[in-house]
Amino acid sequence: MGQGKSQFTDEELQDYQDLTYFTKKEVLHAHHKFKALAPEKVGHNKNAKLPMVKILQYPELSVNPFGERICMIFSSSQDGDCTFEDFLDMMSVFSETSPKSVKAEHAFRIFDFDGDDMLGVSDLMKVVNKLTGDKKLSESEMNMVIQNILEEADLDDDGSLSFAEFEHITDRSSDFLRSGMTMLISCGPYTRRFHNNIINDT
Ligand SMILES: [Ca+2]
Ligand SMILES: [Ca+2]
Repeated sequence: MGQGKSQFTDEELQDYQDLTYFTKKEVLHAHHKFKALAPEKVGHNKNAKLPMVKILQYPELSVNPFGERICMIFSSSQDGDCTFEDFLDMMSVFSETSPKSVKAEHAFRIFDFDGDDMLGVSDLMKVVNKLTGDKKLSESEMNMVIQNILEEADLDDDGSLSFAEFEHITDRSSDFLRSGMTMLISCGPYTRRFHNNIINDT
């Protein structure tokens, strides 16, 4: 594999393979994408830390309304700047091969804007706002959406979603969380579909 030019030893690739949901080949592919964001830096240092603005130029992230949140959650320096290892972790978690529970765990952290380990009303409003994008909901539409989410998911009626409640509902066919999860990986058509769904629901 990767004869000649690889910046990695086989041992390093083995480690990355063990630590992610990727094969060695996929690790190299992820590195290729990372390098494309800043060839001069990464060519020099394969695990260079790139500023968040650079990471956000990665095509899938640039169109993702949660792009910044994703960078913040995966940044080992917690400022959104990402090393290759942070980036690899991000790619791996949202890859097809990662378990659903791992995706849910990260989605929960991304949606938990204030970091209190609960999805409260203000977190949910921020998530809905990101999902609906430019088509801002009116106050009453927003209240209705939040109320619907809580009715469906808030099993203990404390007005916010714990991880268990969140995970429980991602197992089912909720438009809201399914859209949110999908949004973390891709973007575009889901925004509109989500908007239509919640408007039709109300
Ligand atoms: Ca929270
Ligand atoms: Ca609850």
